[in-house]
Amino acid sequence: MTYLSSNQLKQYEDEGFVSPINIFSKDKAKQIRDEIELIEKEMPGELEKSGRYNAHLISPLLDEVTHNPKILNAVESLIGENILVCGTTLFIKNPNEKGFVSYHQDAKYIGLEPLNWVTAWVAITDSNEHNGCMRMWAGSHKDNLKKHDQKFNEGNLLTRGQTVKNVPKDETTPLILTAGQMSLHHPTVVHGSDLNKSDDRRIGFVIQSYIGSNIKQVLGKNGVQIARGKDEYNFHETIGRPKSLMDKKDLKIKKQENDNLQEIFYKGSSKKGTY
Ligand SMILES: O=C(O)CCC(=O)C(=O)O
Repeated sequence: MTYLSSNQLKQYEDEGFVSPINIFSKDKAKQIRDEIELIEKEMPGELEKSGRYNAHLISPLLDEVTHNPKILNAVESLIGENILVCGTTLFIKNPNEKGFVSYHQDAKYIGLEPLNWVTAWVAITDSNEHNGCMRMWAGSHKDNLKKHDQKFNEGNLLTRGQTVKNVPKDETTPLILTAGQMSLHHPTVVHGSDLNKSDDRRIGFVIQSYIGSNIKQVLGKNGVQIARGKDEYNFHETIGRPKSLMDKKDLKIKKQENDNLQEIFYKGSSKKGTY
C-alpha cells in the first residue's frame, strides 16, 4: 500500500530523499530526549562510541519510535510490506564539540544487499543549518557507489571518516526538521552534515536501516526485528524488544549486536576509528 503522496514518492525517486514528514509531537520528542539523557546519566559511556548503536534494544521509548506505525507506513511505500529493522544509531552533536559527518553513501560499508532498504532520520531535537542538520546531494543516488577516501579525521562521526570527494556543497539541500519530524533517505544518496554551532545538543535517532525481508547481510551478521509483515526469507536471527529501561539481558544483547556491527563496518580495514 502507498501512504506517501505522489509528490513525496517523486521526491524520493528524483532526489533520493523525502523530507519533512511529521511523526510525533514536540512533547513526545522531549520525553524521548529525557530517556536518552537518563541512560547517559545512569550509565555513563553506554551511548558513546560504538555504544551509540542499537539504543532501541535497551530503551522502550526508542523501541516505540522504531516500531511507530506512521514511520512504517512511509517506509512501506518505499520498500514494501515486509519490513525488518536491522539497527539504529544515535547521532548526537553536542555544542562546543567538533562533530561533523563527511559526505558519504550509506550503502558503501554497511553490507546490505540488494538496495531495497531505507534509512529514517528522526529528529529528537530541532535540526537546522545552525546546529548541523543533514545535507543531501539531490539526485546522487542515481549513480553507482562512489570511491570513498578513508580519512579517520578528528570530529568525524563516521567509523572510517569515509568521504566522497568533489561534492558541490553549495548545491546540497539542508534537511530542516523540527523535533518529532523525520526524513527518509536512499542507500546511495550522498549526504553529510556540518558542525553544531548552537548552544544546545542536536540529537537524531536514525533507524539504519529498515530493510525488506529479501535483504542479505553480506559482510557479517545482523540481528533483526520484524517491524511489519513477515520475514519470508529468514536470512537473519531475530532479536526481541525491550520491556524495561536498561535491562541487564537487553544490555548484553545490545553489546553483542554492536560487536557484530563493528566487524561489518571495519571489514577489510587495517585501522579502526572512534565509533
Ligand atoms: O546525523 C547526521 O548528521 C548524519 C547522519 C547520517 O549520515 C545518516 O543518518 O546516514
